[in-house]
Amino acid sequence: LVASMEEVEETYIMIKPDGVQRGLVGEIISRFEKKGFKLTGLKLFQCPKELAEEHYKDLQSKSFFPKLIDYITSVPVVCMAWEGIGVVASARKLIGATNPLNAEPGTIRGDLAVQTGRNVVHGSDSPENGKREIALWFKEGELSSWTPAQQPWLT
Ligand code: FUP
Repeated sequence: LVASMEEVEETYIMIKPDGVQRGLVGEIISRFEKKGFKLTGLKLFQCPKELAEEHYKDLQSKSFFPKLIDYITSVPVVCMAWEGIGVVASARKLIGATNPLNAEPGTIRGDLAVQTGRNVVHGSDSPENGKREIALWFKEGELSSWTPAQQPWLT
């Protein structure tokens, strides 16, 4: 069965500073790989303040905004682009609720986090924001929508 092009989406997933510091990079990437999505962009990156502010611009008026920007820019994050059928909503399900205490066991935040301000991972909330955020965090040439090879890689 071949998916129609309409169903294939892209989303921006970011392992936040606490995820990197706690050594959860492999664990988090693994969950998206095992689900069946395709990794199309990946980098470790120290985020400048202006980029963090642009990414979270919808939260500018919130009291926690300055703390959020300090946190995201404190140490490197892992930026990822993932592609797949329904990947935007599906990734949000895998990630779980914003407040890890409300996130179901089995989700990334439900299994690995305890506080909203340290919830280990970000995922775009709409296909439009997926595109916007990937364009914001990646340069052209850093992304590759590769096709799985037909040849075996071990022989
Ligand atoms: P989410 O889409 O689940 O990442 O949640 P939001 O876009 O609502 O929030 C973005 C980030 O802001 C959260 F991941 C953590 C931070 N935040 C707080 O620190 N305090 C809050 O009360 C809400 C969000």
